[in-house]
Amino acid sequence: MQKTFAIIKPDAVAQGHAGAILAEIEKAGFKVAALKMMQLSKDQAEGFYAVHRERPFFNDLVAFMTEGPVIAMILQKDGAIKAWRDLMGATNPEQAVEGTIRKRFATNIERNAVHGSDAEETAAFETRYFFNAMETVG
Ligand code: 3AN
Repeated sequence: MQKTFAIIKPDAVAQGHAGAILAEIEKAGFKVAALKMMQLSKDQAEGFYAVHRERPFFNDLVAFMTEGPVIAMILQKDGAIKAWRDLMGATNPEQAVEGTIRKRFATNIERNAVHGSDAEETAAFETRYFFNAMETVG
């Protein structure tokens, strides 16, 4: 089964939406292979979003991702990478399809409730960035 990396972002955790998002994840048939709550440092968030370093929203994004705790997860399912991105919905919640997590819980294009890897290579990088072997099951 394929694995992908997911984050419940600070906006969703602070608003008490983590449980509802986990329920959607389980209802959609994902197995949670790792999960932890953590407070990202500035350096950790900058490293995670290094590919976006030149984007105009980079500093705001790092500030947002460090404003409160996040929940990092490894999700497992056939075709997990695409399935999780489909369940998340579009980056901009105004364009997200009804029933997606971002449609329900995102505030705007930046404060958009969840993260998901966009390809196998990024899933591998992001998983290793957040979890070691002893923190992972399955
Ligand atoms: P996604 O999370 O849907 O893969 P990316 O990888 O393009 O989207 O962007 C990473 C994160 O950067 C987004 N989740 C969002 O929080 C933020 N972001 C993306 N585009 C913008 C934008 N135009 N303005 C503000 N923040 C943005």
